[in-house]
Amino acid sequence: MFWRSILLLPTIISSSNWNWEEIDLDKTFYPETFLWGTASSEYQISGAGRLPNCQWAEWEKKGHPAIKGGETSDSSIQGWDRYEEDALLLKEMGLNSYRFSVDWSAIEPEEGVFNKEAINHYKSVCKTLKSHDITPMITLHHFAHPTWFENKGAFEKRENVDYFVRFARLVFSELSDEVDLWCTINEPTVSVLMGYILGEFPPGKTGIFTAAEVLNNMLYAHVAVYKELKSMPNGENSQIGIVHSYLKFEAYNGWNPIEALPCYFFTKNLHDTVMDFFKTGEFSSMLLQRETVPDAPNSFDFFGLNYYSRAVVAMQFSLSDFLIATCFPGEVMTDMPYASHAEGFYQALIDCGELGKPVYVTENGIADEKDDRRELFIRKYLYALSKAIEDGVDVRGYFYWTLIDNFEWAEGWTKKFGLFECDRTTQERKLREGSKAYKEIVARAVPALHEYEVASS
Ligand code: GCO
Repeated sequence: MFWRSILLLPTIISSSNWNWEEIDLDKTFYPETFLWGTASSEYQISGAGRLPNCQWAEWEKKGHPAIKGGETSDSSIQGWDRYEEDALLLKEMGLNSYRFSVDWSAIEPEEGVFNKEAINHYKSVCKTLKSHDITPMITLHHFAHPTWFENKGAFEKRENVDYFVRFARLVFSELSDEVDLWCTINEPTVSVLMGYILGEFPPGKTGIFTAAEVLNNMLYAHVAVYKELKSMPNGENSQIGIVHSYLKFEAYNGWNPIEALPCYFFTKNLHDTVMDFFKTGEFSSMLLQRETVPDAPNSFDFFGLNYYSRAVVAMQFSLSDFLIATCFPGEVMTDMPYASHAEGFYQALIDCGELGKPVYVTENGIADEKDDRRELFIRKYLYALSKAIEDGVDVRGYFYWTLIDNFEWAEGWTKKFGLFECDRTTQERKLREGSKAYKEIVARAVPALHEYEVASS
């Protein structure tokens, strides 16, 4: 009996799963004013070829295993140069918004030296988007920053926050006439987990105490930037938020402390620490003394939610990988080490809604090279989104990650998140079959945005 209940545990854990057979995926509702878009980041779409002063360009030089197979980003999918044609792809999808990042290393390649051409480039990007009625949303820091900033210790040092605030101020003063929606920092917990705990992103460190300091400083930097921008012309009229990766770790076998303890540790020190910071103003992790930043709960006009899935951890008896990422029985894996889990997306929306501010889904999507899971993923996740809205969460927009396959950081080119695939020799972009589900759902939600007829459904 005892052993039988243990074997049943994974099934019980995943019993919060919905019965999809009984769900009508077409029964969805979204507000008319909703923003429908895609998200990207400059380094991922433009690469080291365009951004040689970025800390990632240095990191790539290490080759394998820093980047899987020693792949390089080169000029990626030439996002910097092809923004006009890529805006047409957004139009083709019937979308009305686009989240992208401005690259700090392009704007300030050397400390204190600002590149006017780069600023003008971003002005043109914003103008082009707006000429197509596409609302821009800018991210100021998306994993990438200048090498000079990295060499100074980046966010390891509290005093370095001032450099980021100065950069943010400059960009805001130049672009806030065109842009109302601003994200300060993308996924501080992922920067910290990958760069300071697992050592798979620059600077490749593996010290949990430094990691906690960096997280603390990044959240502090967010508050500092928020306050600074709000005090500037256009500040009051702009919507400024943080982007958080809602990632919880779950043990495959909840009874096994070897699985359960690391899961508890990571969830507590990453996800929970961020949520608590914005709820209470207190930065308090298991690794770092408490710091109170009283302005934190009022330091965001919206909460940016990035949700892909949960991380399910299991123990295995192999020397190379002791703990592996897996999924619960019956779940469908994506090409990343996690499964499709729309129920978790719903829960994430509910939890973020409790912060009392509007929510934007700043990222959500699937890596699916075979394109045999994308359609269902989109349909299920957008059903979950609709249900959360119906249940009272004030969600204002949804940005699919991503428009076109791009450089997936340490994973190189292996992960195909794009609605469009890209032949990097010819730079030809091609819509994937599975992506049409997104186009159709948006067309149903906002018929006015579409000039084309959607097949009767
Ligand atoms: C992240 C980043 C993106 C990724 C995307 C797919 O969440 O890691 O914001 O840069 O490319 O999430 O993994």
